[in-house]
Amino acid sequence: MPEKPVLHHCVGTCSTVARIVLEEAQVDYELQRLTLGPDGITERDYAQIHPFSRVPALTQPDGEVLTELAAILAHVVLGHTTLELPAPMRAREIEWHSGLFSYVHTPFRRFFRPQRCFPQPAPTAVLQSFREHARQQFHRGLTYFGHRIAGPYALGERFSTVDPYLYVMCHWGRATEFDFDEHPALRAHATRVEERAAVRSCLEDDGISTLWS
Ligand SMILES: N[C@@H](CCC(=O)N[C@@H](CS)C(=O)NCC(=O)O)C(=O)O
Repeated sequence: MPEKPVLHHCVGTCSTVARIVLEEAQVDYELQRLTLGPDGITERDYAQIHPFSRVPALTQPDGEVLTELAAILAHVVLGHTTLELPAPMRAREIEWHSGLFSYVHTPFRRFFRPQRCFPQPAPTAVLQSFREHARQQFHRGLTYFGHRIAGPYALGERFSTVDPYLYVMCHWGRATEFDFDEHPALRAHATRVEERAAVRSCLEDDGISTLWS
């Protein structure tokens, strides 16, 4: 059994969101770095931890494994004086998490690895148009959430678990050539999130550059 919680993590993926929130909450945790290859996570024995071989997962000191980003985040902030939102805002937080996953994260997955959405190798032209469609869906989702930023943070005055999720989606927006100049609210939000010490330290440790450096 681990002495500390262990975050199972791949650089550049949505597990970065969990990492940022663990750092924000000042949790003493260990990191297990995994590698994401073209066909998924390359460490085969990881399927014993996460049945679908996805990150993030959080192994707790009692051996229990928590999967699903939103659940991990809810667990980490539970009872935390600054990160746990007041009850009336929690439904909004869930709304954002579910929406970001469905309308932003999932289209990006199709854009990033379109071939994994087909049971057999698909012709290049099919893959290209599938990918372009996914890119447009991703942009539509990111634009929608950009318009919903209450400011200064996504849900208003308070930083919440939604902010690093939206921020990581903005990183992915670099790969899809999302035009941030046309979306100043998203740019300002990402810049604000990036100023936080916890975010900087995760980026540095993972060797990821800041968004507009
Ligand atoms: N519903 C899961 C999705 C997790 C997920 O898809 N994670 C990606 C990284 S962003 C992953 O592990 N990909 C590995 C793969 O595609 O095989 C959650 O919210 O935690």
